[in-house]
Amino acid sequence: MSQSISAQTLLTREMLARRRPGYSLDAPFYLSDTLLKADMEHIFGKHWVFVAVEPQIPEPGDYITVDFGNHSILIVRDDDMQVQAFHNVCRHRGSRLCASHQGQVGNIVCPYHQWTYDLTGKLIHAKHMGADFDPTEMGLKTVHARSLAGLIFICLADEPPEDFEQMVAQMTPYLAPHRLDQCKVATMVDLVEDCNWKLTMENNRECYHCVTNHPELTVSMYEFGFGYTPDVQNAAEQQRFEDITTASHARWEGMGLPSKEIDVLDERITGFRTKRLPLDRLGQSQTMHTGVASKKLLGEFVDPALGGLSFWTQPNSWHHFMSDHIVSFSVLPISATKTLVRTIWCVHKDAVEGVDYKLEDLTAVWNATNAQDRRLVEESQIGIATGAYQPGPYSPYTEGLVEKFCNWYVKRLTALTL
Ligand code: 3BY
Ligand code: FES
Ligand code: FE
Repeated sequence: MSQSISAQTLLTREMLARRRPGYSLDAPFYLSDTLLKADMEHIFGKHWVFVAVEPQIPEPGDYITVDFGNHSILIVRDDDMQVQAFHNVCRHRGSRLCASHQGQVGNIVCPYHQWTYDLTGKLIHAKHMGADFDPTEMGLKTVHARSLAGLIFICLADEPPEDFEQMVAQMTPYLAPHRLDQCKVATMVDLVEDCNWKLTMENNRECYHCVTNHPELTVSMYEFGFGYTPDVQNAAEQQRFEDITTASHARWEGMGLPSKEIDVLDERITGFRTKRLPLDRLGQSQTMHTGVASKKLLGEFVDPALGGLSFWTQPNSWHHFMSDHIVSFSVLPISATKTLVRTIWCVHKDAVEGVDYKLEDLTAVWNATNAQDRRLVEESQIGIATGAYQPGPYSPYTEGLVEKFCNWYVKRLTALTL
């Protein structure tokens, strides 16, 4: 055991030392089981990981399970409406407690010998265990869980990074007006991509690939929002985008909607970035027609043209909050070369499917975009797995956020494996 831990640490250190700033990572970061173990232990094991939205568990007793690496986590709403998270593992002989991905329970009852836990994880019933048995020592193993305006993050570490609170303080004014707590899940789609999780994340952090690969997304999303080379032929279009952004920010901020960029992606342990970005044409929503997908606007909104408030978190999520719906993405490693990408679309809880919104209309852009991105990252994985791959340079103009993702990753892994 100790031998394999030191082999893992040695390989991790060696690979980290080889990282050339401004370049993509070396092949083993995308291929090696050993490095995936390091990612699971240090990145997914010690940071705040986005796993769910509160509308997935609206009522007491509602639960979901989230699996990543070799973890299975049970996320439950308790009778006091608090979000609780536990390892989905019985304290008797280790049976998985909940096999389905979602459901409703009064108490958590192990299917094996019926040890019964309440919704706070306390063991409240265990037959035949004798007089010496102390149930207070046999509660479920808890996992730290925090909600940021309805976005549920968990941390597997005993002592989670404290700067999560700074993110909560800075992000709540941006996110809260969209009232995710008053939403329902319209639909959720899981994709299993044949690639390392970092390729999925890097791909998300740039729009260099958008114009040629995402015809549906670029109907509403300005490519310029993700960086551009100054002084090229399309200077007029760039200026137009900057002018629209300045005017939109003034308008939105005047309505009490914070819009300006915050970027602490590679400065903090809990790194994140946000910006309210204008959307093209009608400017309302990431749909094929750029108008709202749901007629029932979120929260107190009356103006549908609020652009898209984007929120990106390290290591594993991004979100777009619009006037009519919220779309959230989580990226969870399954193995070194398999990754779950979960997309959740939320609309106002009173919006009626078929009347206020149509699922096809709501999901068209991101279902198409996700399918295109899946192909891009899987082709990258295949190329990287050949012997010919060597780290290549990032564009200083359009891949700055990919570089920040890698810098954050390298810094965090270095700090934790020293
Ligand atoms: O964050 C996003 O969702 C966008 C979409 C494509 C690239 N990325 C910057
Ligand atoms: Fe859960 Fe026995 S393993 S009750
Ligand atoms: Fe993409």
